[in-house]
Amino acid sequence: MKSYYFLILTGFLTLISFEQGFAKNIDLSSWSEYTYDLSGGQPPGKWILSNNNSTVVQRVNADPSFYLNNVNQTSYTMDGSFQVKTTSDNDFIGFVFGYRNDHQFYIFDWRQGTEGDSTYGNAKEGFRIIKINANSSKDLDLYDFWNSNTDNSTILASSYGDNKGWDDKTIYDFHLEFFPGKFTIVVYLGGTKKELWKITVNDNSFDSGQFGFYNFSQEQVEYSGFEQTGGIEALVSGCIELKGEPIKKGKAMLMQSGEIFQSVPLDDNGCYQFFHVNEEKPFGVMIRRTME
Ligand SMILES: [Ca+2]
Repeated sequence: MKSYYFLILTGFLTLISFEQGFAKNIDLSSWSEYTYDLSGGQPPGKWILSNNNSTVVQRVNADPSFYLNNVNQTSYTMDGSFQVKTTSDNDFIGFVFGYRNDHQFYIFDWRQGTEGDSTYGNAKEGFRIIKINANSSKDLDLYDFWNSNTDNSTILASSYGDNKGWDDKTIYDFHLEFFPGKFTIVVYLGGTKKELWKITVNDNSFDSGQFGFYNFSQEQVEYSGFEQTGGIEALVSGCIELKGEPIKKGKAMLMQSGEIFQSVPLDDNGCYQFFHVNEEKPFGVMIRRTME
């Protein structure tokens, strides 16, 4: 009998390595668009699929706009190409990841040119990593995405300067490695290994979440040929409230006989996620609220 089980295990591992060796372009038709409606802002984005759903273009000079993959996951890498297919405008293009909801996530953004605004602050030419962490999307405004560096919008890393902006009608390759507590981004000149920016950030605010395409006040941004490697989806998740308010201070514990006991802190929405569980066995989740 032992050899019988061993054969099944071998077949399973072979299947996994086969799939990883032949990553396919992601079908973007299951992704969904979202644009803020911020005070003093611009119209919603308009995302148009093409090329067998492996390419999407956002056509509008819009408020901050996303195209999200609807997968809450961690421990993956993502690769693909992006470009601005017009000579018009000089604004933000990029990606979001660790996206928990519309007020808690990371942004990688990239500007073509420096531009100051009397209301929305100064936006510099170059690259940034931003953490958006607000109590609600109602607390966000255009300043959080344009200038950033506010209570709701923290610049975790940046690289500014003349000649650091993107060029019109030029393809760039994007690489993200997203793991709990740590992520790395590399931007290459398209089709080459010439690194334009490489940054590793250690931050454990959002150790899982959705991935998405992002732009702000820039039209005709194309994202194409994306591939994912790895990825672990949350298997058990939930949120807890006390008198209608999220319990922010505390932890969730998942208990399952024969499995490793797991414990995670509650996030700012009183939510928790577990990425490992044996679906064939009963389990329990216990919430422990801690006091200030
Ligand atoms: Ca614009």
